[in-house]
Amino acid sequence: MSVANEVQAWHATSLPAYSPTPKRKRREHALKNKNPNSYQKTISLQLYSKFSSLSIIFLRNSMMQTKIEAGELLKTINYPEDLRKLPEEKLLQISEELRQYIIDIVSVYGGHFGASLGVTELTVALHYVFNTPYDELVWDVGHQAYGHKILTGRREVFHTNRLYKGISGFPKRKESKYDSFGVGHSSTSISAALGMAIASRLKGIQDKHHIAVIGDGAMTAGMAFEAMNHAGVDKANLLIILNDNCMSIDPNVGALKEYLTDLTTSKWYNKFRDDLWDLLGKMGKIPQKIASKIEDGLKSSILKPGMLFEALGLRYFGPIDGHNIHTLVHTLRDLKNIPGPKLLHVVTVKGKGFAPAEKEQTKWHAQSSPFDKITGQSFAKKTDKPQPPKYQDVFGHTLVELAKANNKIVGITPAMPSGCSMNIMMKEIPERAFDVGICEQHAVTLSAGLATQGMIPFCNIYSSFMQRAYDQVIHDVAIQELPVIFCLDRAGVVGADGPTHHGCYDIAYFRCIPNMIIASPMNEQELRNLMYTATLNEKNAFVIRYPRGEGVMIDWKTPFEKIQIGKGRTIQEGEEIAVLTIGHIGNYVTTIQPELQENNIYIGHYDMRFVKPIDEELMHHICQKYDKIITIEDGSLMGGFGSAVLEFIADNRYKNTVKRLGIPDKVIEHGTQLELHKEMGFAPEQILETIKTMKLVEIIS
Ligand SMILES: Cc1ncc(C[n+]2csc(CCOP(=O)(O)OP(=O)(O)O)c2C)c(N)n1
Repeated sequence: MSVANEVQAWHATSLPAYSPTPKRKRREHALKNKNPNSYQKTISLQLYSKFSSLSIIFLRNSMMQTKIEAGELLKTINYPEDLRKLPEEKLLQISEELRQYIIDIVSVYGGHFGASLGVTELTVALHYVFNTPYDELVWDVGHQAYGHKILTGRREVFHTNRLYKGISGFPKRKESKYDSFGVGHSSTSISAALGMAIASRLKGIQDKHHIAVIGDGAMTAGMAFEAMNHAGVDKANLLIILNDNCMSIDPNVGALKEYLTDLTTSKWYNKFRDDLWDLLGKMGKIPQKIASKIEDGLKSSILKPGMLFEALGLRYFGPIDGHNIHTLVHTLRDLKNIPGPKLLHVVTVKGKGFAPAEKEQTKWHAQSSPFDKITGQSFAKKTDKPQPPKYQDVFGHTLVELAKANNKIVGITPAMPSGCSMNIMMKEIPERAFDVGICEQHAVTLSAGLATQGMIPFCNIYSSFMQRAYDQVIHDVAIQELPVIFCLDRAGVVGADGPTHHGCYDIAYFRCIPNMIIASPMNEQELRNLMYTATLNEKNAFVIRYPRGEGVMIDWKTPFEKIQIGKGRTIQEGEEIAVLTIGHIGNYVTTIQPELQENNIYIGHYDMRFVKPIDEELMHHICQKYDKIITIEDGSLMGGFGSAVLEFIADNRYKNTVKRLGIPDKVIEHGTQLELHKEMGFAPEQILETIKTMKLVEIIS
């Protein structure tokens, strides 16, 4: 059967059976299925990671031949106004069709997955009960907003989700008036919705609702608590919906998670409440009202659910079943009439309705390659040929190697154990590896504290999430000259996640801070050696930035060698033009060398390895030998590596002509890494063109 026919066949099949987890067992189910050490290999969608990605793109292209149709009822819903015209009985069907449509599209085009499936009923209920977009609905992180996008005018373009020039994978203000706040990073929703609520009050608007939907993972961040601390005294009209599925990307961690689990697994209380409710429901509304009062009394006198939130000045409601559309609709309607700040605790299952995703929730947080929408089996072709590893895995394995040899080494990750491969150390040396929740600021200062005691902390934070902890790096690490090692994963453009996640700015924002070493490896061996070198350094913060995706070496487990700090590497001496690169992007230059030589162009190529301190000796050599210099970086041009080169040239009164290639001063949207590099003018062909043009200018002049 051809791929297109196979796709047609899948699309003809009906909704996969929901796993019948009984209400009371749902939370235990979620808890049972979490595996803090699960080490999964997903297939990267990087174009320049050669084989695997090309096969995914080929496969996806053939699958795209078939148009994916939404269900009969969902097809009639273009905007929430259409939804609100339906009788409540139809909401279950809409939820099922919405869930199926998300499964159908993501199984071909990839994207975030489990989180949207988990909030399908909640999404329908919110748009049904509230008057969006007049009422402001703010999704936290936004990876769970696929249902929201489909119901708010983007059903027909949803298949372009996360693709180059397609719609964004996250809510985005420019994209739709229903996306009241742009997101991507977590834990901003309560502050943003509170700001909207205060603005309404100041403008004298009384009939507007402001709703923040935040997950239990995002709730672990300090910022969420800063916002609740304010909301509790401000008394603005704010509804916080806590979507509690026990999961972050990996299983959620920390005392707050334990507290929420206690709230939702008070079995005897929940059973008592449900039985009483059902019994009284049969007798009519008045007995149920009495039951509510009894329940309130019970809550406050014995269990004190939500005490934490109540203490912060928020009225706490719940926990309620987030997959019961009618419970959701009725509860939200009731809450509409309760003014002031309040929190509704909704319990959901991440991946709901797609059995493999319910079972392996971390793996199904997101999918980049097409998969069978019934079994979940990946369609990505496996190759027998050995492939270079992902940089994140080189980090993870190397850290364990170093930590086994040196018991002062500790690992810290803010909620990204499988994303950055810290889960390898969490499995092998659990007592020295910490997932601290979505708390980048805490991760940095915790590392600083560890360093004061002679420990050697490897604090791994994605480049874009590190933006959260800027002051901590300056105040708690750099000024105090503490030797914290920062490994910045996902440095450079990251691809489909887009502007909120691109790691564009780290070189620029760290370069101006004293006492910082900033390095970037061009390959796996350099990453290992930089990590090793960093453990020998006792004074400065040591930043090692590397990109998303695979490196270039098959045999990468080479013996450790100390690299002299501030020393670059000459890949090739040349005659005419010097190309200076920092990090993995240098491999683009290596790939075009044969073509350059065929054209009798002999460039010098230098892998500078350190942005700070820059290799001054090598820089003097380059500036004296070559008239023309090209710098290439997968980072912002403004204040970046090329700027460092220009500063050196100016400070030393050289007169070289410099062309800088890198990320320009504008927001870079989503697409594959290669598409974006092309757009910005530093994909291999364009580097080739730039060099040829420079050469031509030399000949003419
Ligand atoms: C500041 C920041 N750090 C890390 C992330 C990466 N991240 C994306 S989703 C997610 C988990 C969110 O968990 P939760 O809020 O419970 O939502 P769920 O996926 O479980 O629905 C994390 C850690 C992020 N988006 N922002």
